[in-house]
Amino acid sequence: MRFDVLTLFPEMIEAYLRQGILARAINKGLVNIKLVNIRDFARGRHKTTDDRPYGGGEGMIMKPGPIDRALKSVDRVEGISRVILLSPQGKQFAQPMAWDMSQWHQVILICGRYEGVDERILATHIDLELSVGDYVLTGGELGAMVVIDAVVRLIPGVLGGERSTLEDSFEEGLLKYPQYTRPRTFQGMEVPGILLSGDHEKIRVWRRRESLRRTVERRPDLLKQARLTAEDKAILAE
Ligand code: 4H6
Repeated sequence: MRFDVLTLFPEMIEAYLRQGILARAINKGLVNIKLVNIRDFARGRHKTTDDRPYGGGEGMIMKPGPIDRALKSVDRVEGISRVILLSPQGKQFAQPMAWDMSQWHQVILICGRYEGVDERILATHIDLELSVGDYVLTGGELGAMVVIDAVVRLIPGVLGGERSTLEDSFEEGLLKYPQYTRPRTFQGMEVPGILLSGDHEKIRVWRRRESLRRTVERRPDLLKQARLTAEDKAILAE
């Protein structure tokens, strides 16, 4: 899989990609991530990438020319690459979309800055506008990193097989149960006894109950779409 990220701040994204699981995935060749500096496609002595909005108003808008030329510089796998703009106006990114995207061959992410991007870039190039949540950021870079991170960890081989991505919170539409490691006592607080019992069936049921409890308390909206078993429904009825 390949990502091409168009940004005015490639160093920001580079720093994140150099650490941890993403760095390992890139080094193993499981994903190829190219950063394209939009500034390299700006023209004139000042290499301007923004300008004042027609119609007046506060702030600046990203000029279409540099983004258009940056996009045309990207090696496209014809027909199977998709161009995404991170924006507060986008469809909200979530785990099912991360799974879909992990099957795509090439994703081109555009990170906007200033007050946004000239609408003609959306009209001519953008296949999908994505938002990582209902809040405003100073740029699309954090959103691009969120998408890359969530998708790359789903690519087979990236998580080293030491754990299943299917066990994650959200894969079954529920929140994660409480987790503990050593020491058994920490600042006077004990690990729940059942987790020390060695009774795997009891532990499984306890964890499921705690997942359901948390979801009901914190994210009842998730229950509508959760994949609930007969056992889950019995626990919820209780
Ligand atoms: C495109 C258009 C994504 C990109 C406008 C980007 C939040 C998200 C941006 C803007 C983003 C998200 C610039 C509009 C700053 C507001 C960059 N903010 N904005 N939720 N900002 O995914 O002003």
